[in-house]
Amino acid sequence: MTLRTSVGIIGAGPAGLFLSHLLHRAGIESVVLENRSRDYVERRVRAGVLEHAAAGLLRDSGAGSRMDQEGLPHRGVYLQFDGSRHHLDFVRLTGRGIVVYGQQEVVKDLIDARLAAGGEILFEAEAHGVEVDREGATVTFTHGGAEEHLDCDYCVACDGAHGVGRKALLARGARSYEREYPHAWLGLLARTPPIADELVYAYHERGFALHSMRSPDISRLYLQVGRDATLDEWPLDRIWPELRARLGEPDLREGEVLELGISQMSSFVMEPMQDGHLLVAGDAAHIVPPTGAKGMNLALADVTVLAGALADRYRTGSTKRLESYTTDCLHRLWRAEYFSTFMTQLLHRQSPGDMFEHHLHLAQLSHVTSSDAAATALAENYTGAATEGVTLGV
Ligand code: FAS
Ligand code: PHB
Repeated sequence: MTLRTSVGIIGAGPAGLFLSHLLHRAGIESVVLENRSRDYVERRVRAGVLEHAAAGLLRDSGAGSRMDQEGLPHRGVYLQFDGSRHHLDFVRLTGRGIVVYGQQEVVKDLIDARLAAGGEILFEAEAHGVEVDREGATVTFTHGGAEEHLDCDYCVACDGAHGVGRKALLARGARSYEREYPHAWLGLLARTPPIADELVYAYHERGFALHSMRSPDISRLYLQVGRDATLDEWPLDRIWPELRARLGEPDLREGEVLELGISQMSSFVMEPMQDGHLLVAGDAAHIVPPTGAKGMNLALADVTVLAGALADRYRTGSTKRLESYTTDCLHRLWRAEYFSTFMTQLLHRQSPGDMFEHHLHLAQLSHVTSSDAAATALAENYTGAATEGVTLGV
């Protein structure tokens, strides 16, 4: 069977869903193909922090009411190192804070909004390839065991770093600037009350730890582990004491583990993020280490730029903004890559045992927590690097 739509979107993550939502606001039809089930995507635990402007994009586009009720507005974060904890007050330093609201909640809200508006999201529909010509694109996918086709004017692949979109662009000569890291993050979602009122980023001589949260009784915790670490090497009776040590929290209470996993850390930026009627957005276009909490925010910002360009094309016939989509995004992407790399280097142990490196970390952390100039630079990036200059155009 062949379906027909204006914009074919691959992937029902924050990028694909928010793009479909914004296109609907502009009166542009789209179909979203998602290879996983609705239940799977709504339960997948990932990012947790929205930049000030990203929360504004969701709110101003009509998809932010539950976020405003259940999200946790935070003024800043804590930095924990050398046995002490220091608060960085982003609101005092920059006039803006962040909202802690799980990515899976953003996904649920966007799916609800799209389906309530009659939007078409095909779950368990796996895209296999995309053919692009001067007139449009055709996505081949399987759904319900049958091979199907989606004909569209534009295909926007929001299918992550290993999806069809990035592969197709690489095959068409796009460059991918990449960086690997020698460590990974062990992530734990547990039913235990947060130890502090805001996020705690910790540097310890054995490595990084992060205490985030999802609600007053659900904590989201991370540990830096080796790149090839496995969960077999990290049983719970090793994880909890290591979290207490690195976070400087002897009273951190164990709780029912709701999710446990290890995610790799890497970076890339695709250039260009488009080729004719095929475009990519979100993790299909770039990956950042999660230390700067930029991934989801970049995804929402990319598709806000793209939705405005597509709205121009359908309203006026002008493809000028579509053609400059990559250039319009790159400055913002590289600023977010820089900041995510900075936060990763600041807080992760690169060579355990190298005491020179350890003292460099302590000196830099001591400067960031004692100089308003240094703290403001960090605060500006943490609260706004991914959405810099992006406003809702539709
Ligand atoms: P997504 O990966 O969210 O969505 C892509 C969608 O496309 C998925 O639903 C996938 O099932 C679907 N798909 C893939 N191939 C397909 C195909 N062939 N056909 C149809 N559908 C297909 N960011 C942070 O800021 N903080 C974090 O702590 C953090 N933790 C993360 C942990 C993990 C394990 C991962 C993988 C990422 C994490 N991220 C984090 C980054 C994450 O939040 C991304 O930046 C964000 O999901 C990007 O959104 P999308 O671009 O929509 O991609
Ligand atoms: C999270 O809450 O999952 C989270 C918060 C901040 C980060 C990464 C992850 O830098």
